[in-house]
Amino acid sequence: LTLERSLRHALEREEFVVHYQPQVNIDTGKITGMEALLRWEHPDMGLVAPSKFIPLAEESGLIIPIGEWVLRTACRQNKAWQEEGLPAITMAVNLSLKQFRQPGLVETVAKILDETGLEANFLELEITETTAIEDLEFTRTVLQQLEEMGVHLSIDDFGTGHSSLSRLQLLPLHNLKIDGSFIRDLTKDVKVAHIVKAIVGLGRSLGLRLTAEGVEKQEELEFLKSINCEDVQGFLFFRPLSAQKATEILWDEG
Ligand code: G
Ligand code: G
Ligand code: MN
Ligand code: NA
Repeated sequence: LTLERSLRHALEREEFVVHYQPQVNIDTGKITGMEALLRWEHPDMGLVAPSKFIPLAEESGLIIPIGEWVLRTACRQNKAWQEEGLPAITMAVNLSLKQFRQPGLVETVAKILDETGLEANFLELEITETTAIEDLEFTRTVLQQLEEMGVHLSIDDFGTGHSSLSRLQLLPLHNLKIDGSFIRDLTKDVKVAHIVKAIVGLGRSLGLRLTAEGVEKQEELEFLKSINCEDVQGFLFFRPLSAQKATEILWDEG
């Protein structure tokens, strides 16, 4: 209960920060995007992980204003990088089930792009596989509106939600993110390696970009390269970084 009470005041007290985790193209080694990851700097508890407070934010409905703040902060940051003259990259923002289902989501996204001046194609919205397939018709309607606006759409945690690409291909998607649990077992279990290879092959033949999450080892990277996975995100390259660190990293690239 106390946690919920402080969560209620966290926005106005400016206790949230967004960290950014780079996504790297395997062939070029260049950063192609960043994923925005919310952090809560609690005055007494210190940095609280999303797994501790996102479920609470979902139940209480606070995820709606918090999510809007994340989206605005991330879009503004990406626009600022472009204005500094850094190479243009995509900003990926997570949307929870409740956020995806909120009435007026499409209008909110349009408003924030307009406010921040970021072009739509530099924003990528991530929904989980579970969110996507819960009501495929609804998902398709919303994603089509976002797609018409030019926003990129990504399926997060792919492989964990018991869906199939034959169903997901009904959606206007740009990117599939292979869940980190597969990457963790990639070099330990040959069956997992076969599954990842099949996901990458099928995904790419459907015209999707493939991002492997949770890449921690060189061996995993080598395998992903050998099967033509495009992008990787993981501790092998970068942990989620503060805005300042992320900016430094982008300058180092250029
Ligand atoms: O960064 P970390 O691994 O602790 O994130 C844990 C989970 O929290 C991930 O599943 C991630 O998708 C989710 N998450 C992080 N930031 C946000 C956010 O801004 N909005 C939503 N809805 N989920 C987020
Ligand atoms: O569910 P989602 O994919 O949005 O969650 C991303 C989360 O994964 C982030 O909270 C980030 O901290 C975490 N993460 C990113 N790279 C790695 C990694 O290489 N290993 C592990 N264990 N977690 C990672
Ligand atoms: Mn994500
Ligand atoms: Na994920």
